[in-house]
Amino acid sequence: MSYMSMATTIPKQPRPTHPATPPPPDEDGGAVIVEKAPQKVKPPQRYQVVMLNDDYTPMEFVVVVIQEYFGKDRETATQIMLRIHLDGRGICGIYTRDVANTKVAQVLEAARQSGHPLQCVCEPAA
Ligand code: TYC
Repeated sequence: MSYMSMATTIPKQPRPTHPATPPPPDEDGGAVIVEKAPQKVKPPQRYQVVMLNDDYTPMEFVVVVIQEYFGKDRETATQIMLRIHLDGRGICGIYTRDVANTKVAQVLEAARQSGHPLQCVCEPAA
């Protein structure tokens, strides 16, 4: 289990007015005690962007899209494209929900502008 730190400051007692007066040995001089409390937040659900095969979108277009929007080098993008071509679908990347949805929108818009029927979807990752 992970923990989050909480600090509790012990109130200072009234002190003698002279600033150079050292604290008596039985006082803590305002020490901070760090306590451990159970961490309540869990990491956010991640989402995978899955690209779908079709019979019309050119392979080269898919490779460029994967490079451009998913930050893959050409070789990796080509492998992912071929996986989609052979299996019908393939994961292009895994992100937080907002980022994944943005990637989907960007890919669909790029496909639309180029007149290709390329589809991709966002789904919760395991
Ligand atoms: N099947 C397409 C072709 O033969 C290539 C392709 C690959 C299309 C991946 C979409 O997500 C895709 N031209």
